Amino acid sequence: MEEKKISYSLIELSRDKDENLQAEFLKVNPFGKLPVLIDSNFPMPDGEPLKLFESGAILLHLAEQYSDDIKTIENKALTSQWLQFANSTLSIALFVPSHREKEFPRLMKELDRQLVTNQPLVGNVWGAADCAIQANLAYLPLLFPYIDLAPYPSIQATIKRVERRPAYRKAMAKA
Ligand SMILES: N[C@@H](CCC(=O)N[C@@H](CS)C(=O)NCC(=O)O)C(=O)O
Repeated sequence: MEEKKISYSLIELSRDKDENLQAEFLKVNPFGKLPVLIDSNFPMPDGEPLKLFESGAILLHLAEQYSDDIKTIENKALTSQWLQFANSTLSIALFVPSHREKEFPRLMKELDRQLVTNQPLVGNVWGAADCAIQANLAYLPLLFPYIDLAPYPSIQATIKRVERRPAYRKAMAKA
């Protein structure tokens, strides 16, 4: 939302205080996971605002409704592909220890090759697909500073670039 200048108000919840497991939040995401989006521009048939969980679904909704990034069916399909890759295939390889040994090198090697040109993953502008992939990658040095990323120079460069993006800095300062 910072990237695309979409106006929003941020409600912060403390996981330490289990605020994501309280009844009021469970009405938005019954699974108690963050993030969620409440979008009153899109009321449901019962008059309640649209409530969305899963960051991939949130990114796709924002890209489709609040940006001009996705102009073709092909680019919508490719954006969906990258969002699902980021949030299932890649995030499991990065963050689930039992998968890291087997999956991490294979996925990182190919991702490194794909990121070498520094072009948007879909279309011509930095968008939802880049956001999902780069957000996952940028967690690596924060959560696992001991992992050696030297074999993946394009990924290292991508992480450095996203860390310099004003929207990323602003969003992470709020996190
Ligand atoms: N696939 C989900 C992952 C959601 C998720 O695991 N969120 C974590 C924070 S990053 C969470 O809410 N954890 C709190 C908990 O499990 O109690 C997404 O992309 O939105």
